[in-house]
Amino acid sequence: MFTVTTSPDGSAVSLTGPDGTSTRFHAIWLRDNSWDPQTRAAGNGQRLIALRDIPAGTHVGSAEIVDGALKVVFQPENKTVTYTPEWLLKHAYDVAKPAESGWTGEAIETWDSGLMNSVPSGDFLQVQSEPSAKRAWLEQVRRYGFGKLTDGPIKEGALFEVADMFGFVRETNYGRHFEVRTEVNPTNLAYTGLGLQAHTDNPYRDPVPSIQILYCLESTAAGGENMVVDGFRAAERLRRENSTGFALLSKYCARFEYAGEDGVHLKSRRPMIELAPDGEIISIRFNNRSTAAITDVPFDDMAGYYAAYRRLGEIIDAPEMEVTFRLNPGECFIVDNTRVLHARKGYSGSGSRWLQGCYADKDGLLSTLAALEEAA
Ligand code: NM2
Ligand code: OGA
Ligand code: ZN
Repeated sequence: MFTVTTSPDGSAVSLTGPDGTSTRFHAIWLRDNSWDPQTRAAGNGQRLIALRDIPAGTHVGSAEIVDGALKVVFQPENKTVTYTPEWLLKHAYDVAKPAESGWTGEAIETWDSGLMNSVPSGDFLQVQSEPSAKRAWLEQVRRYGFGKLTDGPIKEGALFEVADMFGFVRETNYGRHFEVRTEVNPTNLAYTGLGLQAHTDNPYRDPVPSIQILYCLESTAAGGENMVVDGFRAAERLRRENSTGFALLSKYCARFEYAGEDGVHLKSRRPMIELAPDGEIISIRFNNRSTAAITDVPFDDMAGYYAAYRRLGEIIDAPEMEVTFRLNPGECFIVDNTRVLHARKGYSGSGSRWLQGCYADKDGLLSTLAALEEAA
């Protein structure tokens, strides 16, 4: 059974659950989170009112448990609203928060090369056609920040079918999609046979595309294996080793730039390790090819900043951090481009290598997953 007590001035209530733990809620918070039909539209659930419609002096006139639900009368509106304890506990904010910066959210799990034996993957046709397979694959992508699909069609444009499984293509100056293969006058080093250090794509864009799909159509050239590295794990490792260096990379903005084709000059000013105001790691930007002159670090911190940047690069390059695989025609992988870095080994000689790539966004992917979870 739940019990409720109201603070003497009515500014908050305290809900105590069957296990004896109590959680407090402010009157203004409760009132703003009413789900009655005057506050929220019945169909789409959007809030019909603004905060200005709720009196600043809102307080709890009375609060009681009736038939297992919390019933609150707010004054001066004299408005009665009921809440289920389940909804309240799910949205409780009177709970301990991580004190240290550099924490990661509950839905994710950071990894290193140990993940080699269980690379997140799914079967193209199953994920495409079976909601349970799609859900399982997207859950892995949310948890680990990347996922492979195997046994897909070996045909141009198949990558759009992958994007359609969870979201929408993000078109850029590189096109709705791009051909990743060796070109004669490459507008980007990705369009050569050079190896590419583990990187996030398009750090010079703001916002960055948060999903990348790379789909293999040909792969007979020697070399060209792909590697992925968990940027959040790399940041955690840097913080453990050298918290000052971690702080420098998150405190100061780096600069990124791309001007490899006519009519395009993309620039951004963002940190390599981006933290939320409460210290959660929210994104990594790391790309040796596109880092511009860094000018936002004060003179006295620049040497330390470069030492931390170097060390982050060493951690990213360390074999024990990377998961390696070779894409065969009809196989692809997607990465959370705000977290997981991707790399490729150089390739040359006879034979060919051809991938098609495109960008999409993670909010859409997470939305598709949440809807599948809610439907189950
Ligand atoms: N391409 C493949 O972010 C980058 O510049 C990496 C992106 C050219 C779209 C390559
Ligand atoms: C890219 C890239 C990797 C590859 O196109 O952004 O990193 O395997 N390509 O060719
Ligand atoms: Zn890339």
